[in-house]
Amino acid sequence: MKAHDGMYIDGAWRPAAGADVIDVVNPVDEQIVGQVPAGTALDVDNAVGAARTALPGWAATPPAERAARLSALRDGLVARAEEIAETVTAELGSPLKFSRTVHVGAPVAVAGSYAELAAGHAFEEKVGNSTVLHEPIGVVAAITPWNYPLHQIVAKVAPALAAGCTIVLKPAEDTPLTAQLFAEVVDGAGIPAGVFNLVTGLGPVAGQALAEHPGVDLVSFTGSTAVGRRIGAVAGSGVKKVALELGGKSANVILPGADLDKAVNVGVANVMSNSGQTCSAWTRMLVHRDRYDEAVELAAAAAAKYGDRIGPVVNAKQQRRVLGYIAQGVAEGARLVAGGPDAPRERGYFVSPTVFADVTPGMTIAQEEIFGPVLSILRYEDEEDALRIANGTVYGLAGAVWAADEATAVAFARRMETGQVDINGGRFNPLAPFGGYKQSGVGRELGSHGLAEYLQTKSLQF
Ligand code: TXE
Repeated sequence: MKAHDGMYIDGAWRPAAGADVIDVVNPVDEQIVGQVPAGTALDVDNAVGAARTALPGWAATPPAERAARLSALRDGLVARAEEIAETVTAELGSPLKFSRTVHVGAPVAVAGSYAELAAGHAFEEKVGNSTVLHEPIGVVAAITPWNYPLHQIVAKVAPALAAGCTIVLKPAEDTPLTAQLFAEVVDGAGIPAGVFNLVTGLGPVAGQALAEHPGVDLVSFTGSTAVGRRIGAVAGSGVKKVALELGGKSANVILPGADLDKAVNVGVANVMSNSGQTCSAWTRMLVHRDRYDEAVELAAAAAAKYGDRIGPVVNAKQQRRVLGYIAQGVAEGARLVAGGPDAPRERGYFVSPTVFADVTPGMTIAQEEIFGPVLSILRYEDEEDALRIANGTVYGLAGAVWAADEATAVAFARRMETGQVDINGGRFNPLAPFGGYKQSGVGRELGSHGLAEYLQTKSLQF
């Protein structure tokens, strides 16, 4: 795969400050597909400096012009869609078709939505005898994970650009090639030098330096809860704004009277897609005791159909972690009905699509984020019991409710402690706010709520 040996800073590829590199590995065959520089605090400092210098000009650029650049960015992603999909597949291991439709399709929709939102947003409003100005918050540090390499970048960079902020991106070390391609697309979209900057590198080195940098006004992070806590503390001590999108353990609640076949099959597909590496995945399926056995049978059959087609997990560490959780599920007495604790292949970081029945709410696999193709099916007695189980984790990112009619499902969804709920299936909406209740995070991404994260308000009294 094509890779740059420098950092994209101030509108050009510049030599990295240090000599260390990161190998990018294809999780399907464990072959090295590219190498990128491992950034240091010096690279971060250069990038933040460029972003600060570019800030006044970009902040003063009329929203319509920012919208035009976002449109060009969207078109650039479309023009290079195939190359991006192939790159995501090479470094994440996802099937090419999934890379095309989801890994590229979703961010294209998000970039397009921000071109429209930037053009139409009221950056000024009248409130009584005041004018309220919504101004860019400043220099944004975007720290992104590997699970949706392009989407996670666009979900931060597009609203930041729309708001008039400048950006330093530190992408995940597992998927930096997609980030480099994104920088090329930015370069071709007529976005002024210094507005967007890319520093590849390791989390505890480049990521930490970026989160701590005094020239950064907002840290927008998506990743593990452990690192999110650290970033929250670092940003708090520097009085920076912080947006955190962390883990989840979302419930898929199938109420009596729902179309069981559909709810189970869509539920299994939701967990297995992207090999379970989705923070909003419905990893806990809640089924009424009267239909429990039927649901387990349907889910086991659905999971068995997937085989290796879902692709591997991202790296050896993640594979060990997921297989460890599966072994723990068995040890704690859950009943394995599909998949299991052994890696199905000698090479590649594969995990079999796995389904556990007889999972009780206190088990580790019902409480902790596994981030692999593992579904837990839990039994409930009545609606109140289902609600207690659904709300009974530290997380609250997403979820689903299935019922015979929408009103019943919506009434249940209103009582769920979670940031997003799909009703009888739902469909991706790039304008719908996405983010966590409880320990799933702080702030929202996507749509106008996502844009608001990158703005601060000033009021003028007359
Ligand atoms: O995440 P990390 P990892 C969860 C999921 C997964 C687990 C571990 O449960 O199994 O996290 O994944 C950067 N200062 N999610 O280890 O380490 C890092 O370089 C600043 C959920 O890959 O949190 C990368 O760019 N930055 C999730 C980003 O943080 C640091 C998506 C995420 O990596 C840093 C991914 C530091 N000290 C994992 N340490 C979701 N919410 O979607 C690391 N980073």
